[in-house]
Amino acid sequence: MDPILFEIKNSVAHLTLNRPEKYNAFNREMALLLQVLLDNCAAEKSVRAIYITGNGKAFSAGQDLAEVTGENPVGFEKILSEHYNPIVTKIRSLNKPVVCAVNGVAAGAGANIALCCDIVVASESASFIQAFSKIGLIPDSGGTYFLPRLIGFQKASALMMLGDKVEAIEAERIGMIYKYFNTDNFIQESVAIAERLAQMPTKAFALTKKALNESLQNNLQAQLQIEDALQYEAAHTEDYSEGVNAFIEKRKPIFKGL
Ligand code: LHQ
Repeated sequence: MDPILFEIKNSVAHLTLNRPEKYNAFNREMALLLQVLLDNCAAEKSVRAIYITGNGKAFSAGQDLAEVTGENPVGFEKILSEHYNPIVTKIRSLNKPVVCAVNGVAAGAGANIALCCDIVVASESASFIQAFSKIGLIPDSGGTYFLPRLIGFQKASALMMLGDKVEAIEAERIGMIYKYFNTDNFIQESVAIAERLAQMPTKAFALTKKALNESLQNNLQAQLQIEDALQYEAAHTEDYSEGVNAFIEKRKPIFKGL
């Protein structure tokens, strides 16, 4: 069984974590495959947006704990440097928008990989757990970077130490995720977001991602300069010409991501 299902539909690459009986826990095979698929999505011109979700009850329970405890455990030294750090780096630097549709529980590295995506939505039945403290680890996969910036230092600190479960409705309320959807509409609504993005000026999104990435550590003056440089690039895209012309001509723009 492929650990990740891959399909391109309506200009959206669908990546479905596919170890449902293990709650889509990450083993080495799945972590390495995700990196290859993210690279392919970046390179493939027909892909304009990426949609990541999980198969079955869970989004992902984080690291497959059987893999770090069995007969031939994957060394700790490899797990961050070869699995999670490259995944988070690839998602943040990917030149296309990444929607994470959290279909069920997201724990440990599973939660933090979800939270580094550009737009995170969840099913009403989903939940988020900083499960690391329960097994004596520290939050990884960018969690200590993104979570305090998303929900504030105090809440992040408490969730990381206590390991409390945050239900989707609360995750939306505190700004951890963009939105939650009723379980019945979740797939339809979340895919619609990715398909909508795929019809928009995706080159500008790549530049928006760059600006947002920089904003996480810049002061205002440095950030204004970044906006200046990136806006110059955006203003020289075909999509910008199309957007302005369509507005003047009172018609719907056709963006190509160029
Ligand atoms: C699993 C897992 C799992 C294997 C559920 N592995 N099978 C970095 C550095 C180095 C090493 C370690 O990791 C990391 C990064 C990390 O991600 S650390 C955090 C690792 N993740 C966890 O500690 C979460 C462990 N899982 C849970 O706490 C629960 O399973 C949650 C809260 C996710 C779901 O609870 P339930 O809904 O009660 O489901 P369950 O516990 O019954 O799990 C369902 C099945 O999935 C079960 O299999 P079984 O054959 O018994 O039905 C679990 O064994 C399996 N599973 N998580 N991480």
